[in-house]
Amino acid sequence: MTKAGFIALIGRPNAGKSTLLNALLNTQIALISHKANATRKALKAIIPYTDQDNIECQMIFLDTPGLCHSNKLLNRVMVQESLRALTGCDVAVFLASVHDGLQGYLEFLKLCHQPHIVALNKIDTATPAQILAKMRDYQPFATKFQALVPLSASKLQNLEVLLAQLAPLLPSSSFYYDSDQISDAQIKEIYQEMIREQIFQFLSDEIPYESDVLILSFQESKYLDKIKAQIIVAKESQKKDGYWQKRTSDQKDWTGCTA
Ligand SMILES: Nc1nc2c(ncn2[C@@H]2O[C@H](COP(=O)(O)OP(=O)(O)OP(=O)(O)O)[C@@H](O)[C@H]2O)c(=O)[nH]1
Ligand SMILES: [Mg+2]
Repeated sequence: MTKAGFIALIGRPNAGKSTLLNALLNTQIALISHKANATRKALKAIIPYTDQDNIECQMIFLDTPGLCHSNKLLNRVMVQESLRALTGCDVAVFLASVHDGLQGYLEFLKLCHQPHIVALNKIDTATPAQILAKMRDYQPFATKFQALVPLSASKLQNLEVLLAQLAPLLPSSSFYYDSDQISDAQIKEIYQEMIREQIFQFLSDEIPYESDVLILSFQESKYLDKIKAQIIVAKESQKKDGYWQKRTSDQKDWTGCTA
């Protein structure tokens, strides 16, 4: 017998969903940024796991855009993407920073009809007393969630505990993906996310939110992959050569980018 299921990572922008996805996978496929609303579409990571009864599991995690209130079309589309992931999943993980209030969780409860786990992230930045206090805040909802797991996605703390709590919630099923596959993302999408991550890191103002990346071609070789990409911006003024030269003159990673 095997088990397999889809697990949606849901939470406010900046909770650490993409960091958790990469940490579980032990490799970077998803864009991470200290700026909110970095993730735009649901990326999947396929994690193999053997549970305590020696049953082989395939956990398919979906990284989703952060849930937030906004009237902007792009944000509304991103929220739709998260809600789609939530309705289609077997189990949800509500991820919140250990420093966040419970407002986001109360909103999540209205939307989630699946079994779910609450994961309190960024415990590396909190004292044991702060962590305990936050866990106590969640106790009135203990009948709603299956488990409450404090963890640190970036410091890789307690990730095993999260997987152990998720395993019993997965349905018996054959695997959806080949055992050696780590993501359903196309290599092109991963390159696209890597370049978007640099845009989030090095450019401020509205550009990260008003741009997208088009991969025109890529050529893989043993030591060096050559990627030709175009950065698409919303306004003519964001396209000026001067803007990019000024902002990127000392970032050699940017060589070759056009806007
Ligand atoms: N200290 C600490 N920082 C973390 C941890 N996990 C994530 N972060 C940081 O939190 C910020 C947001 O992380 P992301 O993974 O991009 O958050 P996200 O939930 O995917 O955000 P959106 O895609 O905008 O919804 C980044 O600066 C991460 O480095 C953690 O366990 N500890
Ligand atoms: Mg993200």
